[in-house]
Amino acid sequence: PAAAPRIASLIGAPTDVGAGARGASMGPEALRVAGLQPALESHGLTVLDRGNLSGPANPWQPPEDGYRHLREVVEWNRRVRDAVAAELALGHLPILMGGDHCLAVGSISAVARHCADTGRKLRVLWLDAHADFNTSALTPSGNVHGMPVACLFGFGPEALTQLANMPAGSPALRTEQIRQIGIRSVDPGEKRFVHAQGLEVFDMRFIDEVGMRQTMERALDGVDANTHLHVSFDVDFLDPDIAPGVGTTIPGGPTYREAQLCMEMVADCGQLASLDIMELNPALDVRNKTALLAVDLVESLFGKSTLMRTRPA
Ligand code: HAR
Ligand code: MN
Ligand code: MN
Ligand code: MN
Repeated sequence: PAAAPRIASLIGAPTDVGAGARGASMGPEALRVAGLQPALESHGLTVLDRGNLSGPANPWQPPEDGYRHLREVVEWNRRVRDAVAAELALGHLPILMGGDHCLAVGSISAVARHCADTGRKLRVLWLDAHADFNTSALTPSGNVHGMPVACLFGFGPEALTQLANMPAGSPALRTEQIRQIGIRSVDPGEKRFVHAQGLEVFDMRFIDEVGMRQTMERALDGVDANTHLHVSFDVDFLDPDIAPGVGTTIPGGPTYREAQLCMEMVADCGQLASLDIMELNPALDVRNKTALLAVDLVESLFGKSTLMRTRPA
């Protein structure tokens, strides 16, 4: 089995060009201040902090043709894609520190292309309050952080849908490669499109009814030794009571323990090979507590657990 890489590379993408509130641009530094690097090192990883990418400023303009800041969003995503691709080529585990969630187009495009080139299966876990499946026609806001999954499926401006440069112009992602977890805010048109595309969504009602354990068993079903597992962690996945430092809080998210179990079960599967930590907004946080929580959860994602244990039957 291809063991998960033990060298992780931190990539900061300090921008909020795709968001509806300013401040996610400060996310990378808040994660550093919260001790992300030493936390990962304490679990046996070698960590390279590659510093921050640079890119265009946020012009803070209204939508044009259904998109806000498309030119800037594309430029940032190109740089993210190239930085993530470079780490994957070195056999490292890229950790993208956002930045708003529009940047997952670049990150996952690099991962999808890498999997196509190396013959690995791809599974994406999208941890989020939102489905992020809008298009320019469906979006209520024009904010591209509400559109990355649709772009990865091939629905969006060509400059974003073709970032992976897949063979035969195929989209970066297909329905069977992604599972969404924690979803509780989907716009009306977006809801119909999610259904039409057959996305597998473990929404909050599902988690309420069957519990996080069975949710994660189902979300990870089929992951094997040849699977590249990518986690795209939008911090607004978490309940706002424990994670206020995000631009779009939605009540009724996973509790501290549910979120820990989610991360621990990803760690147990042993296949995590790339990660996005997105949408952290220090301008809305309280004494950096959301960043500290994100670091705590990422430790669990990399194998921190209370005791050595075998799984319960
Ligand atoms: N669905 C809304 C929109 O498209 C809000 C999207 C908010 N997205 C994020 N990322 N915060 O998940 O405008
Ligand atoms: Mn620790
Ligand atoms: Mn998101
Ligand atoms: Mn979200």
